[in-house]
Amino acid sequence: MGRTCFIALGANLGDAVATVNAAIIVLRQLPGARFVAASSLYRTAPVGLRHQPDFINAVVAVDAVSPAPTLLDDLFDIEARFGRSRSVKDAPRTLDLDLLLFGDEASDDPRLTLPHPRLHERAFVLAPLAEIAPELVIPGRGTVHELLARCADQRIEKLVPQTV
Ligand code: PH2
Ligand code: MG
Ligand code: MG
Repeated sequence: MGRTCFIALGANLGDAVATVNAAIIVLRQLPGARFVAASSLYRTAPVGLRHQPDFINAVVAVDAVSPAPTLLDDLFDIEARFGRSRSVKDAPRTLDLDLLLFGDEASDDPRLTLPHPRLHERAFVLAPLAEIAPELVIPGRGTVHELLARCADQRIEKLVPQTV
């Protein structure tokens, strides 16, 4: 068995719901990882740069056999396939894939900080994460559901899956 990893998905350009759903299908087939679970999709108010469209966010859990840098490269490749271009920090994006946690690995490498440095304060990450791992402990921060309770001021809405 590999290490349990959590990946955050975010999109706010184009058909963001379709993009996030398609990206989840791609993540289910990641080489070097076994799919574990996917959260629902959420419509969320932008955090950081305010004047941009709402985001669609979700979280996926996988069991990774590849090391973290390999998984990160795979995520960058998928972002590029979905037309991601990198302009200014926090700019609108067709698809953002962030590695939140890679087992219990800690890293302060600027290319890959683990755990993700802002995950504990973001409802758009914590709400989908709470759906698939509510009792998960973010080292030094607390459990996902405790942290989410502190983000009640952030606007998020769970989307009901469309059947047509
Ligand atoms: N991603 C950001 C900055 N702000 N806000 C929301 N609601 N959702 C995101 O995915 C998001 C954000 C940087 O990656
Ligand atoms: Mg991000
Ligand atoms: Mg990113």
